[in-house]
Amino acid sequence: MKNKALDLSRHEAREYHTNYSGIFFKAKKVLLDKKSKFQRIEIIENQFFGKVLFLDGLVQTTEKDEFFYHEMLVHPALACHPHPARVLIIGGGDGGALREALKHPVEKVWLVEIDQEVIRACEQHFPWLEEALADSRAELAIADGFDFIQQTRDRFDVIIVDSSDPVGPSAVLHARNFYQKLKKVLKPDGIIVAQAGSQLLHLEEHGQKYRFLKKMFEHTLFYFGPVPTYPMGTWCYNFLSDVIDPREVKKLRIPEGLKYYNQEIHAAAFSRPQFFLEKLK
Ligand code: AG3
Repeated sequence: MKNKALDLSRHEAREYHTNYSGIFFKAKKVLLDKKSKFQRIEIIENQFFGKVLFLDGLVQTTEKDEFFYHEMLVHPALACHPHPARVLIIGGGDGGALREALKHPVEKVWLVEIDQEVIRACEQHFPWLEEALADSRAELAIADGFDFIQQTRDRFDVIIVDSSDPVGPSAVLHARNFYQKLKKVLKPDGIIVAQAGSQLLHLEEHGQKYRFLKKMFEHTLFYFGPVPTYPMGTWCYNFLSDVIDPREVKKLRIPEGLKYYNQEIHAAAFSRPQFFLEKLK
């Protein structure tokens, strides 16, 4: 069974990346194992990584390394935008992206998560979620991201898509149709960033996505960062804007106290390795 992480007979939880490889964690404790209307939610405690959250058998977040991912997903866009007042986050029910967004001088951040059970589980196990939701600038909507953007009358300065992988059930959040709808609720000078998947494992998908995105946005960029517990280590993000080229921004507005993202990382993150460039041709 591919979508269950826990293997109690071995006291382990694991994610398969291919039929032949993956990552495993010794489970010191099983903190949660349940099925919601949408997915299987599992949380274990690991001696090194702390709490590890899986959705349908895929690692979403670990206490030890979540900052690599959440800082790289959120800060490049928010540091580039001159006035990021209204921010929309789609997915990201664990609250890591919300917590990072609130470090900027934003007026309001919407968190649109489809699965109430993910919110419930994370409120219990990841203390930063409750804290972030208690911020008066944060607003939680339990809704399908697709429906939300079709119905909202708000327009956003920055949209952050914290979805799951570009293959499987979350593939719809990586498709052309979704980005067309997103663009309609983005202000003309706004920025969309999206987690795009593993640099190596999802290489084919990146090529396909790039071909439609570059027709939709003046600046269609990929950037990269490591996430030690995600498939094959190096992770991809999309940066999309008609106005802002993140490589040209002179004054990045970087909040104090971050652990991964800084000016040097920003400058390096948009450099693409040769095998990746070949895919974008
Ligand atoms: N969003 C990205 C998770 C993708 C991980 N993929 C995988 N393990 N195959 C996670 C939500 C974190 N806020």
